[in-house]
Amino acid sequence: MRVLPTTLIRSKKGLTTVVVAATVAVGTVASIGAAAPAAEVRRAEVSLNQLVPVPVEVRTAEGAAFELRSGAQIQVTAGAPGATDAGNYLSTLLKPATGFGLPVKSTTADRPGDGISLLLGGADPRVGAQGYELDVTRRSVVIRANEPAGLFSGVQTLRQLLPVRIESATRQSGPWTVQSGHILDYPRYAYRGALLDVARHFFPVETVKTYIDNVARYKVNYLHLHLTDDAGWRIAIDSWPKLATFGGSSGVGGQLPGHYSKADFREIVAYAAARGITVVPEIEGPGHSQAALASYAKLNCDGKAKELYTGYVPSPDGLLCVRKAITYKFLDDVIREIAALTPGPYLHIGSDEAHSMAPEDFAYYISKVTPIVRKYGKKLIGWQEMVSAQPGEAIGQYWINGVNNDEVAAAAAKGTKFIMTPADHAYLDMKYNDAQPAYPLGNVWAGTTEVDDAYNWQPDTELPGVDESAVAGVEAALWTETVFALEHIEALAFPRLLATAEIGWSPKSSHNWDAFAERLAAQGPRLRTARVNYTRAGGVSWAGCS
Ligand code: TNX
Repeated sequence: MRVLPTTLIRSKKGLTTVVVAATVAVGTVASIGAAAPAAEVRRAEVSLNQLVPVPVEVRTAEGAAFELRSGAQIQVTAGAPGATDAGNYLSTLLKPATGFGLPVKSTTADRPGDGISLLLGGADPRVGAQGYELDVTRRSVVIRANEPAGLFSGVQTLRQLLPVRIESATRQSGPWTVQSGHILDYPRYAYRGALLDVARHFFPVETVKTYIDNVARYKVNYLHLHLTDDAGWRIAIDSWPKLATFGGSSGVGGQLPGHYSKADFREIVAYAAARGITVVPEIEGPGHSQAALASYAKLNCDGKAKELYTGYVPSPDGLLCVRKAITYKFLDDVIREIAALTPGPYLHIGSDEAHSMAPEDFAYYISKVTPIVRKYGKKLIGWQEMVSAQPGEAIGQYWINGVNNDEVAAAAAKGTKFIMTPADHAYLDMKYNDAQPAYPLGNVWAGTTEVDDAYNWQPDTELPGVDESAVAGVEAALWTETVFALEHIEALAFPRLLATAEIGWSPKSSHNWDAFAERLAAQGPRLRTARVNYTRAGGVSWAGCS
């Protein structure tokens, strides 16, 4: 149990709101076990119609289910490393519960024999670069995609179609059935992100890996790491070492200090990639930068180092000195080193909430940082505040209504794309409700967010002027001012992350709360078996006991 301070934070309408002291309890996780009856003709335990996110097309077939047996192989397209990676991932996922050491074997056959096959090429063109087709018969499971990303998505689908106990970390008994039928599936948006704030409180590599494991289940394909903020700088930079060693030595409330070494960061990037996820690093500026200003006196306008910041709200003193040349030497060095660590295409520059900065200073900063990101070969993402200050090559990230709606709409009209993260739907750090005694974590400034609030919105109608053509994708954001441990991360993210994930993946025409709530309920036992500390949030008829 831990008591958080009463404090002031931002509100939905830009006003300030009082957050009452919150008592934080660490949730418990139960496990389940069930044995499937033996039968002559196997019937599957899980229906093809139970998936989250719901696929584009599902056809169930009459007749016997596929049964995965111990002698099976995972056959992958020869000469395609991406297919081998997806095969290895699947083999690793299936091993603990089945006890099967499913070998990954190359094949040149277009229609390999029995068992599981992950094939690159020849999928229906409608599935594009990220979709897949899945065919299940009594004898085989074939996942076909045009690109490795599609195979990774297909692997997650197959995983959800196996009995719940496949999620157990210990050996369970079969049969390991999959319902026969056909699925054709592809995402509505190419970008489906999950933001984890490791700056307010630092979380070790293992925690990040566990989060990666669990967001990957729902076809999230980007992990946005918020690496720097007022309260902490969390990544080693060789040319400015004190950023991490000093700037990372605290956190909100003075708690959970730490930073990633470059090796740690590479490990996270590789772990994510092996699950089909690309890391997007965020280096915040010009606001939210007190950790840097505390680490180096010369970054400050007056040449004096700031104190380390431990507050819960944005620091009023956390603004970079935008007219000083050293600021851009610093950014060039940091962005060069971060870009070199990042195989993915994107680098996020923050840019939110520099409210007290003169607009021309803010615009100057954005005009200086944009070419640096370009020079190091990355595409720029920034919070919505920067869209009118930069030349239109960037992706904006929308998070708050009423701050600069007209600028966002004008940028969209000129072709700027947006990742949609509306705080009142997609901020996983908001409390579920005010009354839930078992769940005291979280912020409330954007309103409480039950699962239906997380689900009932559309990226293309959220903001006038931002229509479907301007939407690059969606992201669920987990800010960690009130979060101290993996249990808290999971209790806030699950199940609401599934809502954002489904909005990002599934066709708009399939959007239906009742149908979603039913499929979501079926994820409860799966998450519980996987030892994910999800919240049995209201409005969903969760199966089984808590
Ligand atoms: C707003 S989202 C922020 C974050 C906070 C979050 C808390 C954004 C661009 N700024 O710095 O952590 O609210 O909910």
